[in-house]
Amino acid sequence: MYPRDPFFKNKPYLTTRSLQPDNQETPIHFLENGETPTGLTYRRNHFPFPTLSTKSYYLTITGSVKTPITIQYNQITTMPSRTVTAVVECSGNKRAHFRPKVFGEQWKDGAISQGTWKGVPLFHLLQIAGVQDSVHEVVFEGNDSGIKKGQHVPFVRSLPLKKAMEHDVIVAWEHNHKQISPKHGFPFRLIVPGWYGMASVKWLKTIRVVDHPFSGPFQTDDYVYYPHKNNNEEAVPVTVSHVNSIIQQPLDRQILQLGQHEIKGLAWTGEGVVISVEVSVDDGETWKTATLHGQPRQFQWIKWSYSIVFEKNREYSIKVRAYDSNGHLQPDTAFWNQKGYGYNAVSQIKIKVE
Ligand SMILES: Nc1nc2c(c(=O)[nH]1)N[C@H]1C(S)=C(S)[C@@H](COP(=O)(O)O)O[C@H]1N2
Ligand SMILES: [Mo]
Repeated sequence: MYPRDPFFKNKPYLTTRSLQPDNQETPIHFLENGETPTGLTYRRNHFPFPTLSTKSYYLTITGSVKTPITIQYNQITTMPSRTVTAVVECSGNKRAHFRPKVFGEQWKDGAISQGTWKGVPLFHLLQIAGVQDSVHEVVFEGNDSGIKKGQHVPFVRSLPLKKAMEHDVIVAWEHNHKQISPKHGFPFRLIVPGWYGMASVKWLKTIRVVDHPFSGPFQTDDYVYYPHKNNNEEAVPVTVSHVNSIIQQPLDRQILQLGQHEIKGLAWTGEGVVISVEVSVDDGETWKTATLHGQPRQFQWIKWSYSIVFEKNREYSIKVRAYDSNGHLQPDTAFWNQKGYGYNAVSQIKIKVE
């Protein structure tokens, strides 16, 4: 049989959404708890991968600071470090589920990963440079660039100063205990745990402290919730990841044998922790509490499972919803927005029992 044949290595692959730029999602049904292996970490890029030059090996901190500084790669790796294990989820994750459908990469459930990142807290770098009082935001520019709406632009985004000063926001140089790989931001990458992935700027080139609200195509055009179909009123920036979950097992539309089965998956949230996961096997009529495996930890997903005896010749509509410590739960219907960000409706699958 195939699995026993040592020459036939059965293992999951990334699912390709586009090759140029490289946008590929994780086959999340097959992942275990813990760190997503780097090779299975989803990839989301707006532009071609940047080519590294010696210039990529230093980082500058400029703008409204007392002393602009340049830090070499070798210097940064000797600075006081902090290690965070965090979910990074693309705000477009699950976009394919929106109805009415929206434009953009049609991500299913795998534009998400959990990794361990080591780096220097950003506040430490900002303290060295000396942030001036008038400061509003901190702007992060990547080494990648390309054409966006007819203009050549880099990938660049900002954080409000208050967020930038939080201790878990780091300039990372390690991912999963190794140097960050070239596709995930080598040599330096900002990591903003709890916020959707766009905030975690890869291939960091400059950090610029500014005394005005920053606007750019990835700040005030993309990564904005536009709740109305025909106008841009009531726009809100995309920030914190929503409470969310995935069913890893069984697979959607799987045919199962009667008897005992385990429904299992992962749940996560941006702020606070997941405190409970509920499962319904009757299309949401009644809900039971799933078992959580391990202690809920900030920024990390948690494995959940629910054991059930399925009856013969029946179809089951299975739903799952997670709750977090801030009182958020997954809604029955996701909050629709023009660009399809932040989908987190109740997870659902259908199965059939023979
Ligand atoms: N420089 C740069 N940083 C970036 C991006 C990018 O295109 N360029 N994409 C962002 C988006 S939208 C996401 S979801 C994450 C994806 O990170 P990954 O490819 O390492 O999984 O990186 C963010 N940082
Ligand atoms: Mo993203």
